[in-house]
Amino acid sequence: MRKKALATVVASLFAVIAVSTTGYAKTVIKLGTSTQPSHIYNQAAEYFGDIVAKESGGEIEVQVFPAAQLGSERDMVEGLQLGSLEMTLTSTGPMGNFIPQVKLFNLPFLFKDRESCYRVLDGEIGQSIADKFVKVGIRSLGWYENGFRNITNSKRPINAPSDMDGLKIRVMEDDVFILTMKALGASPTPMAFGELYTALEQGVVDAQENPLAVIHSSRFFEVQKYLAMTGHFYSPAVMLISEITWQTLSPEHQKIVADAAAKAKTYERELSLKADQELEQALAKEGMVVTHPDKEPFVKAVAPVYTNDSVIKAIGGGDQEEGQRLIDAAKAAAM
Ligand code: EAX
Repeated sequence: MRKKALATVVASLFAVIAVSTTGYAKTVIKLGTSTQPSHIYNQAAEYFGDIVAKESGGEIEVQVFPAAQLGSERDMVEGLQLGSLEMTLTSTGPMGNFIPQVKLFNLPFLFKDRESCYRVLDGEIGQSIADKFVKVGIRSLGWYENGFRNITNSKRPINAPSDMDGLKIRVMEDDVFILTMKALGASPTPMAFGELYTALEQGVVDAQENPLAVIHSSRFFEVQKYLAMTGHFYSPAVMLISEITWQTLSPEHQKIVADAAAKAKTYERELSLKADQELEQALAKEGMVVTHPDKEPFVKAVAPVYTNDSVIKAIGGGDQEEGQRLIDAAKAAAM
């Protein structure tokens, strides 16, 4: 015990020396993601960190931890709430469990293109939902992009909803994704992203769905033969900071972090678009058999998700009418 106490005293002395020689204690921000180092989240996170370090004159250091080193997306959001983790760049997949209104963005085929996504996310609807995050201890620094999600599987080419029958497909942990895949005739399994590659490799699940940037950076082409360009969900991402961390920052540092996140958002969205333009060909070169199903039959098949009372109520934060209003407003803005 005496040795441990001594070690603590020595460590504290070093910390004091560090502060006295530099005049300030450097702020270290750990930023976790669930995706592989080469994925666009991590490119954007490094870009964000470089801006923050430069603009703060080295007073703030951002350390990026990819590949779910700091836990699943859900674990990392909980870490922000506790203050044990400072930042994460995450998909909205698990966010509906923290802020039910986020389920609005999980609705299938809500958005037809990026312009309609950004009109909603960067407009009044996206802002009103982001503003709700603070009450659960997390603060949004901007809606980033995971992207339009496509289906991969190891069994068969997908050209119509009937090809989804009985397919064991992994989904993110939210009831909207489960309902959508059931409406298509598949058998959904909610699972954290970090477990997915092994589950596909071992045949625990036959299929998964993700944007091309995730499919490619996670090397799913090694364990999935077929890629169907369904674009069935547009998955936003969100840059989050712990409210506990945020409140420890000076107004000057808060502005540096917020401005850097805004710049990194634009950069990350550009990377996501570029990925969609280039990676279908790259995945075909890796041996994937790519299909381009007619989306209309899929849109019709998932229509019941939009009339599911529990989904509408959740999107309205417990209020059915508010949920329907938000869905109608998002549809109108996305036109
Ligand atoms: O955020 O869980 C998922 O499929 C997400 O798309 C992935 O973690 C990237």
